[in-house]
Amino acid sequence: MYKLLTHNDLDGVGCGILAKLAFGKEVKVRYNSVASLNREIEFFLEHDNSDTFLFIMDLSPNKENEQRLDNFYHAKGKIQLLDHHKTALHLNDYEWGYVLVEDNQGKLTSATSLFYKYLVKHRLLEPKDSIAEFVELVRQYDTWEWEKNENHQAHSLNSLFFLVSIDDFEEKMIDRLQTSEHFVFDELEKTLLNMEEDKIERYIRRKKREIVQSRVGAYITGIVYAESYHSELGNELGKEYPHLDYIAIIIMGGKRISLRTIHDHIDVSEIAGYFGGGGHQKASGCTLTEEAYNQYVVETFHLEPIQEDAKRNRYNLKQSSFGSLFKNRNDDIFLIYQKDEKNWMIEKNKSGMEQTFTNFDECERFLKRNYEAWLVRDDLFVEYLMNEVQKR
Ligand SMILES: [Mn+2]
Repeated sequence: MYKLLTHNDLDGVGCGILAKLAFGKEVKVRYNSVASLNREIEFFLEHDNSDTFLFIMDLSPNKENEQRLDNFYHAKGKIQLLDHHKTALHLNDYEWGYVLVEDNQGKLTSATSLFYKYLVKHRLLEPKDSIAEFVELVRQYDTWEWEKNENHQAHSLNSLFFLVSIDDFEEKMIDRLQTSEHFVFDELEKTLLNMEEDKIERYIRRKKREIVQSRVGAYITGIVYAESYHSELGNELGKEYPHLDYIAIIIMGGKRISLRTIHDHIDVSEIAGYFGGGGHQKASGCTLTEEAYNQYVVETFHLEPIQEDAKRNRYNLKQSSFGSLFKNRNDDIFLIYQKDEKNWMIEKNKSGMEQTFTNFDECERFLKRNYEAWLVRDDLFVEYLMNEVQKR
């Protein structure tokens, strides 16, 4: 017998699907949240048959269970843990742990891709095109490589995963991978997925108007409340407000926080680690502890959402040679302009600030991080210019 404890996201469920393809009725699969894994491990060690081969995928046990698992392993128990989270790398110290973030060709891994390799290598699963294609879609979604590759099929697979129950998804996929040569969506799924994409877009648009900005520790953070579509949301908000170091998505119902960044120089797994969580450099999560609740919720609850830049301007444009006019909630007026070849400057309420910058983007970043200023609408800009002209 085999038992598989895995994550309840697409990558984790991908592992469950592979296990059922390989072992059929010989495997028991349990899908877990990050929090429930340790209970499942303890249950396994106390109640399951010691001959059962235990797989753990996409999740890491706590310190105590690490030790219990190692004792079980040395008492001739069979365990294999496969993971790709940076914060799980220490598990490589155990003979039963294998954690790989990036393969030898520099490709990011996922639990499903590691497990597929493992099963094929140990001749537990016959390789097949449809399965390899499914595994690659899961990997691209989980590592967010799909966006760079514009592989929308990978994104659709995750959307389908959330449209149906885990059981239904599992059954559908197992049947498809067994019977088809290639992995494709059927017509009904395509229709549903188009509707779902529209819905996600509308949801994200609304959240763009709800996000607040605050300094949390050393970072300028975007904070938003959302129950769904965390990865999509984190990515879109990050791109919309690149001056923010990272986005904290507060899941009140689940008492959790998802952390996302689009920046290479920020490591959100470290921030999550501080609150007892973990994950990847650009995507991680932690429990909404008392301390995190105070920092992210209590301290920021009174804040007004970030004001969006005017989007339909014809005159007050970013990088314009006339200058670009911004304002903040205190009614301070900022003008960004190019002083000469090498220098960009900011005027605050018509007097020059001391800082100089090498390009427009740096000025804008500075303004948004320190003053939460936004690009004003054309009418205000025109009024400003008229006043300037009159004074001369
Ligand atoms: Mn994963």
